[in-house]
Amino acid sequence: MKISFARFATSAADYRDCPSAELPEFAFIGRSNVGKSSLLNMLCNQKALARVSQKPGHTRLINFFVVNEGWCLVDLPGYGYAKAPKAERNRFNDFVADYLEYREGLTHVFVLIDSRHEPQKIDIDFVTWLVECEVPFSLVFTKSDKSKPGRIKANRDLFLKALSEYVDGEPPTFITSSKNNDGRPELLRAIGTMIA
Ligand SMILES: Nc1nc2c(ncn2[C@@H]2O[C@H](COP(=O)(O)OP(=O)(O)OP(=O)(O)O)[C@@H](O)[C@H]2O)c(=O)[nH]1
Ligand SMILES: [Mg+2]
Repeated sequence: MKISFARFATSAADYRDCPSAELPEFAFIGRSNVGKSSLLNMLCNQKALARVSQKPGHTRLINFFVVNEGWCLVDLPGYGYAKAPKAERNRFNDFVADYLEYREGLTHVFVLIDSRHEPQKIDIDFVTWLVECEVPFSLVFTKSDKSKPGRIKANRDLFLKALSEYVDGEPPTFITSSKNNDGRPELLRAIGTMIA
């Protein structure tokens, strides 16, 4: 799979505002600041297609990007952004949950997890919920440039072990860095296979 062209399509502040789903969609979700927007830019080979920020909680809308005029990448707001006011937090969670549960055309969800950390309850809870909703997903361990490979694999294995207490089977996993393009070919190959 080669990305020859990618463009921002639209943003939605609510599930009801989403454009009609005409293309297969691949969504990025994960804790605030885990690197969702950066990964989208890395895949598309563009520096500023999706907005990246050092401050967590930056992406507050569902942002749709059309790739090769044939499929969509969707940048979702991060979960677990503690600084947002509670009412706003619940509203984000509701609309992202509606998107994940009901979106027609949603082909696959990539759940991003910071490869530097041991399993966090918020990520395990989120993935368990996705499994209950029967949404197909993979796990993407991000920021691999920040730790040694052994440490990253150990954290990944711990995550899979923790998850196995709640769900059957093992999801596909990827290890990525938006700094050095680690994992880019593997992710694009996986997307290509799912579209074919
Ligand atoms: N070293 C390194 N830094 C990264 C990587 N990916 C993202 N970052 C940095 O992490 C910070 C957050 O990145 P974003 O891509 O904005 O994260 P996000 O998940 O979209 O964040 P929200 O939209 O706030 O939920 C930025 O400072 C990025 O430069 C990576 O692979 N390696
Ligand atoms: Mg973002």
